Amino acid sequence: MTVPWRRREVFAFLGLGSNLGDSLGTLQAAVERLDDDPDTRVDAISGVYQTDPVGGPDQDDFCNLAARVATRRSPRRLLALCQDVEGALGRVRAVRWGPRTIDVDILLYSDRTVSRKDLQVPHPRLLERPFALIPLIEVAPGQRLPDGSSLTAALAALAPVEGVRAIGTQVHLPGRAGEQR
Ligand code: A4P
Ligand code: MG
Repeated sequence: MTVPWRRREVFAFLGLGSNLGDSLGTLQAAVERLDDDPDTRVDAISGVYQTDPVGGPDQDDFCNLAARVATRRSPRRLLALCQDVEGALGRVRAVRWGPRTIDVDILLYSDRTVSRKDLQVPHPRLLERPFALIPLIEVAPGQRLPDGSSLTAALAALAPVEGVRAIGTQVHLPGRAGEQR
């Protein structure tokens, strides 16, 4: 009997952001769609942060959160899943860094480095961005960057941090609304 080969499950960390429409509802829907993938399970999500927009045109504040996923997808296939979720939730790519219904970025994929034209991991702007690092640290305690340095040291290097406000736990793990995260 041949057993179909399945890639080993690894932890990856995603950054989600929205500043158009019903941002909390869209973030919840994104988390659920990620979890619906047979090769991906959303294992933990951070609280929600209201964040000042960084870059791009004059635009509304964002809601940001981070998700820890256990996935059998390769980095490229995980990016494809993130982009499918963005498309399904009505993301239209207009202005770079502009307002968006949903952005789903790969922040970290295990302890791996990926340097492709269409995919860089760790996310190339992670270390400059408290709106990504702060939620990430919530779901990745002790996780190190591929070079062995710590996320908390990266955040400390950005001090003083402004424009990132914890607003609550309005987004839940799929099927677990009302439960302790
Ligand atoms: N790409 C390369 N590496 C990655 C990765 N690790 N994860 C490529 C996801 N995508 C990655 O992204 C453009 C291309 O990046 C993709 O086609 C993919 O091949 P996009 O989502 O189409 O466009 P974008 O998001 O407008 O561009 P970019 O440069 O990825 O923007 P960022 O850096 O994601 O910044 N301010 C606040 N407060 N909160 C935010 O969430 N987000 C942005 C977007 C700007 N300002 C923000 C926020
Ligand atoms: Mg993006």
